[in-house]
Amino acid sequence: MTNTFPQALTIAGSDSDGSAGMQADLHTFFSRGVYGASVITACVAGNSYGIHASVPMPTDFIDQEFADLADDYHIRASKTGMLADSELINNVVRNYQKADFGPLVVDPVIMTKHGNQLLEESAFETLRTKLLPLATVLTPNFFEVEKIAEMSIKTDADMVTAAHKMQAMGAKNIVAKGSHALTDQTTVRDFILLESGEEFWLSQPYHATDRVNGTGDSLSACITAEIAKGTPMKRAITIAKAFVNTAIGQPIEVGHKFGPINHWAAQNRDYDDINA
Ligand code: PXL
Repeated sequence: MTNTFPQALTIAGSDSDGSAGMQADLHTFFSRGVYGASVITACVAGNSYGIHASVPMPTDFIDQEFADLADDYHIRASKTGMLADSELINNVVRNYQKADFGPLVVDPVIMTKHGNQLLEESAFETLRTKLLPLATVLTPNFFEVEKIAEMSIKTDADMVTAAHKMQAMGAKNIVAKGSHALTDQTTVRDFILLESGEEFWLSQPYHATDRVNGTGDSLSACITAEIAKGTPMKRAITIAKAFVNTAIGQPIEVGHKFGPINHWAAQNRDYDDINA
């Protein structure tokens, strides 16, 4: 009976206000009925006004976190979040390759919505060449699509080209998040390119709220949780989009400025209507 309960891992930074990073990942794992373990890579001090300090964890400490989990837990799917710099990316890649922690969802955390850079510029190439090829799923936001694919996105066709470029770098499934600026401002459209070659757009209503901290973290964490439970890829991605959209659509009053999304609303939603 030991170790049969679905377990997922977040390899990410801690966000002190609980809205993003590994805290958002753990809220999401819990909401989707999956046990969450965490390898902490860095610590960020911040609140709903912004991020005010950040420190990376020592790499030998990260080695020990991986080793302890590998010795005991049955991790069925993993995700990465904030990895700060090249040394950390290389360390996480080495540890992940040594362990047997299931498919990897890579959320290429580069910049927060409010302009704090969480990955050094000098690490972009390490991200592209070392981490991306390990990704079962890559979930860049609009800004990260432009950075990783090294092109500006002005049209739907640009987004399609960028997704294929990122797949050619080795990531199997691409969830390229759109911008409401590319639509009529009432919807957000994401472009999905699956390993099978199937490609499609997923549309959700755009909610004009500043309570969107942790959106990208929760999307990638929800995909990870679904993979850990054995949900097929297309359905996992579609559920994750609905999860996050529901969490944005019913804001909670936490903090004064850029607050967290509402994981309870997403937890209580019924996903039976999703027929992907
Ligand atoms: O949402 C991106 C993100 C990821 N990881 C950490 C963060 C943030 C944004 O604030 O603090 C640790």
